[in-house]
Amino acid sequence: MAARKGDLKLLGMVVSPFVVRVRMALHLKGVSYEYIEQDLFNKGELLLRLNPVHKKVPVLVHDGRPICESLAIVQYVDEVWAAASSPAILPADPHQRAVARFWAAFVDDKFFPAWIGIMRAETEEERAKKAGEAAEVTEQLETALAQCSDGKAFFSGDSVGYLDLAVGCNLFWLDAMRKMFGVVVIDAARTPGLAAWADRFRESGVGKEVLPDADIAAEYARKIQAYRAAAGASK
Ligand SMILES: N[C@@H](CCC(=O)N[C@@H](CS)C(=O)NCC(=O)O)C(=O)O
Repeated sequence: MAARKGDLKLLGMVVSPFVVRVRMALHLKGVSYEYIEQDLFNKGELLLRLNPVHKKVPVLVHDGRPICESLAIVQYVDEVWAAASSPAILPADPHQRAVARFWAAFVDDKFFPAWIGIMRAETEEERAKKAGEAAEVTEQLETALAQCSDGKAFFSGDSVGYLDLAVGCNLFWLDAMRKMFGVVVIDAARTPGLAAWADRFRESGVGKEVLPDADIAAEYARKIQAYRAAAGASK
């Protein structure tokens, strides 16, 4: 394990892809931390105090100082634990860093809402429409992979890095949706490069050791569906 450099806590929620992203970054750096699970249905004082703007997880707390927003946290982790002995998460080259940040923002602004749309659809017709929209976004990620990987195994080259974490933290939810609805978001016929990348990512160290099981996500999704149904019924 790398030196802890002070007190480190992570406020999270087990099936949040954004939290998984941060856990993967800390795992890559070999940094130990205290994990504090949050109940997002009943937010506690700690979360509200540490992330008063968005009131969301993840929040990383380093020596009492909070850092919010998963992509900002990953960059922070990369900078604080930058020893030569631990792998760099962001590319060293400024242009490659900018491109990686561009696509990471695309993942959160377009890819995440696209697959969440499939999950939240209330009818099969709506789900099919959302799956079509997600397919278009996924094709753009196939382009990103070609642009960033330069023919290597990962977005970041020969090993997992920033953009791999940005996309890869969503994979267990995509697997859950395949099991629940039979919807395949990263389709090997349409996006062969991305599908092969996803297989490699699942087999990587962070994929095996940090990515949650799809069944945990499916169970959580059913809980949300029941919660919404109950809220709808009581109106
Ligand atoms: N842009 C944020 C998104 C974080 C986020 O949406 N977290 C969700 C869990 S997946 C959350 O805390 N939701 C609580 C809420 O919306 O009230 C990030 O990258 O950290």
